[in-house]
Amino acid sequence: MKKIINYAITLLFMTHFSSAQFEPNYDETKVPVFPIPDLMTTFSGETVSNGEEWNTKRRPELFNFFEENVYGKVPGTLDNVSFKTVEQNEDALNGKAYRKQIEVTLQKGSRSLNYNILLYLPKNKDKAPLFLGYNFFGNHTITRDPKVLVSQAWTKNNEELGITGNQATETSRGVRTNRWAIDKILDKGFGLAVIYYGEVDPDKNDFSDGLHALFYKEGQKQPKADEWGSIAAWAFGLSRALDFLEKDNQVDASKVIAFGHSRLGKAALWAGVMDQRFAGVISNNSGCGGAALSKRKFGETVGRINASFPHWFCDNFEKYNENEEALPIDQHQLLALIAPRPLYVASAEEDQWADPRGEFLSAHYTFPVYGLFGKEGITSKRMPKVNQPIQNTVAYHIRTGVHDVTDYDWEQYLIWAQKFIEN
Ligand code: GTR
Repeated sequence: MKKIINYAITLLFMTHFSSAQFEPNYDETKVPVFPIPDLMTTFSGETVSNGEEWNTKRRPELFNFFEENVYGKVPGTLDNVSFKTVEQNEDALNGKAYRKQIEVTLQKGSRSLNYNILLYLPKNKDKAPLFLGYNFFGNHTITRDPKVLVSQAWTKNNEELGITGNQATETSRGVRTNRWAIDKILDKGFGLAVIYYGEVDPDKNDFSDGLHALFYKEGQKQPKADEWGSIAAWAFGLSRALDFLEKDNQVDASKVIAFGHSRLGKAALWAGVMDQRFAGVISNNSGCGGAALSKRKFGETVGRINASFPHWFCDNFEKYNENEEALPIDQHQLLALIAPRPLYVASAEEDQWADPRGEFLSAHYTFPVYGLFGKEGITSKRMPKVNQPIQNTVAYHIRTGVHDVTDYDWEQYLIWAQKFIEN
């Protein structure tokens, strides 16, 4: 199975690139030897030895580097953010949950953008902790609940899911229930809030629409080299949803976990870094530009991701295409910017494209920063066996199977969230 998937990915890339340099590496013995950029020494060579120095010296300079050279800066501030509850019900999901659908409106000058939050809350809690994350094909795909609104926004076609003409319809209702363990989440006393990511910024290499266009100066057609790509725009969308959750008195907004899978895991990580109101972050199979170390060049690489998805990162990140050696940082330093808040990194055994070992090592290398705050990271460099999670404030698991979100993943997230977020 692994071979077939890797072969399929290789074929996909051969149609995009003819050069042999783009052949992905899946051989651990061919991983380059490189120095792991030090977390505890500033760019000017000063050693960081306590939480305060981390917060005032090292964290800001690392954050600035990622902002200007990887994900891109938010180019301004909004004039207004407003929320409208467009639908709600006290007896959703067979009486198990409260359901709310909220339209968020972002305004900048004469322009505005709307997107919808679908919120389920458990009935057995006055104020629920919750998971907030994006879905790939629309809020109506995560549940069979007939009352969930079908997005009118541009959607990627997907024959298997019944999406054609870039428009979601009733046909795709409930097609992604497998990725969202709603019953389990509610049963454990957590809420779930989801957003269709295409409403915030359509996932295509076109900067004419979505959040980017809202901020353009006259005549501007695309963000500047150090300004945001789509990942940062999606992250920003999560923060504005958190603005709403802070106003909802049925939500414990001090316990909102940013969750995301794959590209949306990259967005969840960046949201957790940009916005320290998030109580914790879960990165599910986020891979290159997410949790995985870039300098290992295992599976997807910086050059490859920028070629396939030129709109995800800021243009400055292209300096590191086939040039990861020149990066003064690596992704463990992104993860460390979440400290001291709980962080869960998860991989899948057959998801070699996302480099499970690189994801694990990246989580591991954050431990000195968590240690500065008296929190337990992952001190052992030995990767755990499949389906044997390590759950400290920093948690990691690699499960059997492919690139996906499964019930197994959610079961682990819930055990960990009960321990490190709820209490
Ligand atoms: C892949 C991409 C990965 C990951 C994935 C996904 O094509 O190369 O970085 O983001 O898509 O989002 O499913």
